[in-house]
Amino acid sequence: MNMRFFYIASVFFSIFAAVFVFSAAAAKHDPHSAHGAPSMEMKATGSNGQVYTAAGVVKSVDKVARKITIAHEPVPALGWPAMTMNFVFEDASLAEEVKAGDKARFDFRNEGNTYVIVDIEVRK
Ligand SMILES: [Cu+2]
Repeated sequence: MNMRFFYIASVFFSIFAAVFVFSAAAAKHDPHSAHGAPSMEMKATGSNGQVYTAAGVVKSVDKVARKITIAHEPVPALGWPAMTMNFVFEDASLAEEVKAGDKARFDFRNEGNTYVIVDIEVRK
């Protein structure tokens, strides 16, 4: 055995360990990260101002900040699974249409990393 062998072996082990830690961290991602990294195809439709329709249960409404949290059902057009997330109202008057606990159907579009609700209505 010589020191050179140990040196090379430890360098290889360090690289292996670094790659392992990095891929473990990459695998542990938030499902919402899929929203920020749409495929090329989705990015194209999103930037065209396409409006998507979804449904869900309203968790909270912040009229001052014009924000709403919705536990939405899957949105196949965007490849989204069901999840709870925040949206922003395009118009403040939309915040008057719904309250926490309502089942709602809404239309939204993507503006960068923000999802803007352009219409919302309570489902009976
Ligand atoms: Cu979502």
